[in-house]
Amino acid sequence: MERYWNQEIETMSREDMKKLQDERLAAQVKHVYENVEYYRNLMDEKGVKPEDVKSTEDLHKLPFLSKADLRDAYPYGLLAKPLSECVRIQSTSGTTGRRVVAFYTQHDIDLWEDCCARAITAAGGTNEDVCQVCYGYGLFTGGPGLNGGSHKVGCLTLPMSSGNTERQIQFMRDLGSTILCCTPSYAAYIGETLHDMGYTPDDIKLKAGIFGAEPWTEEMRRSIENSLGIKAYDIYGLTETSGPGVSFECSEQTGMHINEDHFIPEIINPDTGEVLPEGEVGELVFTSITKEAFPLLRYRTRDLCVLSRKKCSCGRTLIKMSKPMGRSDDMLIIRGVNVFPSQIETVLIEQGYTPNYLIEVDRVNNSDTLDISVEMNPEQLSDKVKDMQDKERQLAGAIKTMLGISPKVHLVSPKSIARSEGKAVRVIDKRKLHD
Ligand code: DLL
Repeated sequence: MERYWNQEIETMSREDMKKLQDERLAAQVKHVYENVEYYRNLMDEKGVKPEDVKSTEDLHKLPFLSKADLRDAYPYGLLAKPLSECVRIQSTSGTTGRRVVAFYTQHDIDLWEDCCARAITAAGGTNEDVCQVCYGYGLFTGGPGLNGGSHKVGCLTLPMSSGNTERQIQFMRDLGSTILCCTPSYAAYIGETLHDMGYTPDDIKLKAGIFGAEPWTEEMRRSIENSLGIKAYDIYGLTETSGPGVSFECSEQTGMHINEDHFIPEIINPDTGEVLPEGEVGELVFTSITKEAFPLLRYRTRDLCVLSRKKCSCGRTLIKMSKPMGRSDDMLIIRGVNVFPSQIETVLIEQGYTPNYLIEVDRVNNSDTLDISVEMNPEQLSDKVKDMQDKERQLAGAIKTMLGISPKVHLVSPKSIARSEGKAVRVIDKRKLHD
């Protein structure tokens, strides 16, 4: 039996949800226009007044907001409440040149934690569960968001943060953790460490994992599910929209339900800004209709995915988004061909290799090179050079079939590629260093 955290909202009829969205949207646009000079100027430039936006059909009249706007307005330019009413900030690491600082009132924190509680409940969590949160705590939204959701559900919450993997497993065993929350790459590492310590999934009580914050493939899902003996659920979100919990997976595992009572999604053509119909791949755009302090309207996420209103067996009526296929700014263009790291990951796991790999792109004599280092399982090791060369050739062939371009594959020994405790770094594009 599927459980809901907020059955009324999660199973609301489309008609009632639309009514709720229309009301909240109109009020939110007015709130932003009156309190955020930066966005008021954008609306004035476009000749849109708050009265022009009465329902979701009018959404397209509003200007987009992008990462560049966030940079321009940093740090307070998009704040819609006095600082005296804000109680928290969270932020991205800024390692990719984008630092986002998001502000929260107590009301915003409550709504955010509620969204995370929906995700934990959808993964089967109740007050009987022990929820081990190994997302980073601190400025990153992962730890605080899932921690808050776990409290709401009434789980016994283990605020572990990431790192010290053997200790994580010790706690998991000693306290009988049943739910694990972390990035999928860290979950894979925890699974590997569990086995290295001589344990099997029968030695732990985990039943579910709530994994997100980075792209991961279906193949990776199966690999983690096997190594930890759990069902693995996806969760999505971004700092700009509060953090994790914008959308979450249910038992059907065919996409993530978006919390539409808080976030209105649109899919646009990333080049033209044109709104695309349901079912087409494009850039995901969110309008947050309930946040007070940092309410972004028509925010371009850069994440590429598809929306679907297909009926879901879990009974939720909330629209679903597919797993993001990658960010439009993660996409590599190699010899003119669009390449997503997730395509390479799919082939590696299908071919029986580990999900530990590193993609290096460079430009030599005006031509792009693609080198992929892939870790082998111990049983794939061979001391015969020819065996190894055959394996590399075979894998390069499979990747070429997927991508249409030939990589150079380097099989490397087990445990030689650095593990990730947070978001994994899987691509080094040296071409950027030369430019
Ligand atoms: O990663 C929030 C989060 C924490 C989500 C914990 C889920 C779990 P940021 O650091 O701002 O926030 O990064 C947001 O990460 O635009 C996506 O590109 C990517 N991302 C997040 N969740 C997923 C997911 C958090 N489930 C950026 N699948 C987003 C694929 C994801 N990519």
